[in-house]
Amino acid sequence: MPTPPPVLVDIKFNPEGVARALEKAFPDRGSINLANPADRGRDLSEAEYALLWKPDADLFVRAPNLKVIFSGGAGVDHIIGMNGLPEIPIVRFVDRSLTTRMSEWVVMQCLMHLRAQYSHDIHQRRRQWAKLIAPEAAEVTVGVMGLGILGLDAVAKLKVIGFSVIGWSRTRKEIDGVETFDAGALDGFLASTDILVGLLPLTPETTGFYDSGLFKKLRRNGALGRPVFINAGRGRSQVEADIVSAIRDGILGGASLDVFVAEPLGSDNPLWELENVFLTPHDAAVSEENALFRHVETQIARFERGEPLQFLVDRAVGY
Ligand code: NDP
Ligand code: OXD
Repeated sequence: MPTPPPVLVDIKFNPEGVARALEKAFPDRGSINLANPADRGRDLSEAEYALLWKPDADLFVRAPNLKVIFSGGAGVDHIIGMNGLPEIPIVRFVDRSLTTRMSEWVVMQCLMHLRAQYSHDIHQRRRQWAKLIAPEAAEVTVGVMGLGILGLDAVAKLKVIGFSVIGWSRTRKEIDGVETFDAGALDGFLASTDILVGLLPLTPETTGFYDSGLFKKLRRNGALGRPVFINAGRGRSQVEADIVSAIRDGILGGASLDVFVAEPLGSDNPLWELENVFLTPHDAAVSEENALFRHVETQIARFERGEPLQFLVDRAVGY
């Protein structure tokens, strides 16, 4: 049997980790790693499968014979708008380790706001013994936007902690013990929410979605006093100037952001200095390379056996 063509890999994160994991991945077919200078000039026309994260703009011209595209992450907005994107299946990354990491981040951020960790940090630095009486989690309603793979896991884990949890998604979901809302019921969802958690993909509908109009519809005078905004979906879903003014004007009592309109976040961005705002550098749920390559191997094997691919992107809705 001839050796099958190598998997084309164009991933713009953690090049050392990717190179290390590629040494063991795809043993039957090998790979072309565009982060590797020795591979950069190679002819890509033989490649049938491409694993991509923020690929080169001319990738589809150089690799015209692809059969399946794999996203290096759960989101696919980095591919969907690309020029020359072929009409072939796009598979996103769905994996236990990524889901678990995101829920850890979400639960941690909700707890940091619940327990006023920002104030505790300040007191510690000043060597002040200052007790703060926090509400119980059950007194606070967390509203999760996006009830997909990540949202559903976060909902389950927030409930274990004891938060009251509600959820919102384009199409309504049935979740035991959780009030859910569909896209048309946005205002009712926001009016019941003390901590808003954004786990939405970036699409035309969700671009610029978290703005001052939305923040003003969140519940005021809940157990935390003022609502909190948490976003780990995509930065371009948020209007950052509106977050800044909402925090400064007291419309929001705090925020946690893992994603930003422009990444890395510029050192002069006012978000860095806001009170009760926690920022993380888009590392809420990184893709672990070994798990990512295993997932691609599994999907290629399914595809070649004639079985349906899993975790397919619906291009009509953009995620
Ligand atoms: P899924 O596709 O599984 O879920 C997306 C959810 O968003 C679905 O519930 C969907 O509704 C809902 N949704 C999409 N568009 C709308 C809309 N216009 N109005 C209302 N609801 C909408 O995605 P995942 O849960 O796997 O991932 C979500 C996003 O998280 C990714 O796209 C990515 O941007 C981000 N992410 C961020 C990471 C980080 O480290 N910060 C890591 C991984 C992912 P419905 O159920 O009706 O389809
Ligand atoms: C993803 C991400 O989409 O890391 O997986 O942002």
